[in-house]
Amino acid sequence: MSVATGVEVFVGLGSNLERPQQQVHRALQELDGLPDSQLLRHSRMYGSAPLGPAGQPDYVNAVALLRTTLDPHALLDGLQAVEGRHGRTRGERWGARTLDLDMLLFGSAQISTPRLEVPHPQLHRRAFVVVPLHEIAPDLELPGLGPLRSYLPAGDDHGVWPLQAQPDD
Ligand code: A4P
Ligand code: MG
Repeated sequence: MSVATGVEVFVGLGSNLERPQQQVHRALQELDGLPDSQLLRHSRMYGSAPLGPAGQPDYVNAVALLRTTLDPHALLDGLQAVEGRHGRTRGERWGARTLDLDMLLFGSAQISTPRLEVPHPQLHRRAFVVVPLHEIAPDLELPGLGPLRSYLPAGDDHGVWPLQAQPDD
């Protein structure tokens, strides 16, 4: 099947260890290399204040749009394989990590299985997801949640800031 017939999927990327911008930059290329999938576009990279345990470094976050003919669980396998190549080990919940890939949306599907919740349950509450997602899909409707733009944080003090493109940081 050609990727052109596939589903549009948004993936959130996050890293706060071992040169995070480079981790995210490389991960974007690897997403484009997933089987039966193509990277359509991605946001800028953003710095963000950590949500979760105190004392961890700031994060680098971005959002990518893929088209894929994989089914959602096969795509999750692919995302976890990319995380694994970045030395990701599963430690403390919400703790520091070299690379986190979250499947934010899979077309308009609503999925709830032991391995997969889509839309990602926290996405609309997290400025580090909403801001980059809005950059690449300003008119997006979130399945079951309504317009993305209604979740944009008010004002500038939301702990998310655009970064200069420097993949060596
Ligand atoms: N899983 C279920 N649904 C999904 C989905 N939609 N996408 C399952 C990806 N995985 C999904 O994930 C645990 C399990 O979730 C997976 O095995 C998969 O089957 P994980 O990545 O191993 O665990 P985690 O990331 O530690 O936990 P969690 O709850 O996914 O954390 P989050 O929500 O990913 O948060 N602060 C800033 N500023 N920026 C960040 O990016 N990220 C986190 C992690 C915390 N604080 C942050 C950031
Ligand atoms: Mg995760």
